[in-house]
This record gives sequence, structure tokens and C-alpha cells, in this order.
Amino acid sequence: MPSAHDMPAQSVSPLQPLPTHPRFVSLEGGEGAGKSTVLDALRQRLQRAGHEVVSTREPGGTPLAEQIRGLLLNVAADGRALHEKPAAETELLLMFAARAQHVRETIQPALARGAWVISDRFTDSSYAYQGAGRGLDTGLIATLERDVVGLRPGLTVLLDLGVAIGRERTRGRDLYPDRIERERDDFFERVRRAFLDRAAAEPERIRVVDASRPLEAVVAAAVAELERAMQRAEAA
Ligand code: T5A
Repeated sequence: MPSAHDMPAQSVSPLQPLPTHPRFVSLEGGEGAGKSTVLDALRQRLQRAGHEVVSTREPGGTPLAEQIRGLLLNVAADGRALHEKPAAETELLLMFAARAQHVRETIQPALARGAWVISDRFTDSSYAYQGAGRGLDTGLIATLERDVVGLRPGLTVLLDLGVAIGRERTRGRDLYPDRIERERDDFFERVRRAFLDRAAAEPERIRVVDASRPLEAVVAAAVAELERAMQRAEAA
């Protein structure tokens, strides 16, 4: 018999808080904050404890959602845009179209069979990038989150980093930056502020790690947060 945590995403009343899943972890932060690097360390820690781990990313995480990622990032191999720039609303809906598929095809089945899921970004990114960055209505994002996603991670590790340091770290990494990476610093300042505001509003779920420190210190802090989440999952 599946537990309440393993049920498929479904509509919940606006008055009810969204359910969290103790084995679902997301990593958030600005560009170049170190999410990919930290994700690898968290995966290894869980595997050492004998757990099955599904590491995934957004936008993406299924073949269809990865196609949507390509539409969103909109950069061809030679650096040209593939099509016209999406309107902010189109961008938001494509993010949620990819997320709907990701939740149903990858995240829910993995949680239902007892695996841990670590996602490089999840819905908090939509609040930060499309909400604060693009200025879209957070009420609309909350409605999509409630009715389309229906689930929050039990732990979100927010890798907080100054915009200038993030740019420095990613400089020269990609021959052609994608459409979002080409945004100006004030966009990324709003994104950073929104992540920190969300963390202040949900301090139990969203744990802030200072990502300006050396990588080993950042990884150690993130692993410590994961270990607390592992204890909570055992107790659940
Ligand atoms: N998006 C996504 C939205 O707008 N809305 C949404 O709802 C969602 C889900 C995804 C884009 O989509 C947007 C946000 C993004 O713009 P992406 O390519 O996945 O695109 O972009 P990012 O998630 O930002 O990935 P990045 O690769 O840019 O950042 P990471 O993964 O945080 O950084 P990482 O680990 O690759 O590290 C970058 C470099 O810094 C070094 C690493 O070695 C690497 O070279 N580094 C450090 N160096 C020194 N000290 C440290 N502590 C370091 N940590 C990492």
C-alpha cells in the first residue's frame, strides 16, 4: 500500500500547505553557484548509505522535458538563437510543462519505489527567475505549483553566491552562453534576493549555504544538511 508521500501529484486546496517529501532534495542558487558539483557529493553520500538515488535536473529530467529545455535555452551549436525570444508567460508555462512531465515520469515513480531524488533546480527557481527576475505574478506561479506540481522537496539546499562571483566562475566555460545566462546583473540580483526571501519564509525546508567559500567547505555544509534530512526520513 503506497504511503501518502508516494501518491501521484494531485490538486490540493489553496488553504492546505503543499505536501513535502522527505526523500526529495532540490538544489537552488544563481548561475555558477556550484549546484552540479554539490549534487554529485550528495548522490555519493546517499549511495554510500545504500540508497538508490535518482539525480535529475530542471528544466529537463525526461526526454520530452529535455526537448522543452532546448526550446527554453534557445541556443544552437553555433551560438545563434533557434527561434524568437519567448514571452515571459511562454517561458513560465514551458518551465511548468517540463516540470509536470518531470514530476509524473521521473520524480513520483522514483519516490514511490523508495529511491531518493536530487534535482538540480525545482519550483523555487520559477519563483526566483520568472517571478522576481521577469516580474510575473507570483499568484499565478503558486497556482501552477499547487495544481500542476502538487509537491515540494523535503530539503532544498540554496547555494547563495554574489552575482559577480558566479559570473566569474562560469566565464569562458560555455562557448555560447544560453538565453538566460545572457541576462544583465540586475536580473540576477533580483533572482538572488527572491531565493533568500523564500529561504527566510521557509527556514526549515530551504537551508542556505554560503557558496562563496572553498568548494570543500560548501560540499561539507550541504552534506551536513542532507544527513539531517536522512535522519528525518528514517524517522518519518
Ligand atoms: N530556470 C530553471 C528558470 O528560469 N526557471 C526554472 O523554473 C528553472 C527550473 C538552467 C537555466 O534555467 C533557468 C535557470 C538557469 O538559467 P543551467 O545550464 O542548468 O540552466 O544553469 P544552472 O542551473 O545555473 O547551472 P550552472 O552550471 O550555471 O551552475 P551550477 O551547476 O550551480 O555550477 P557548477 O557546479 O557547474 O559550477 C560552476 C563552476 O564553478 C566552479 C565549478 O568547478 C565550475 O567550474 N565552482 C567553484 N569554484 C570555486 N569555489 C567553489 N565553491 C565552487 N563551486 C563551483
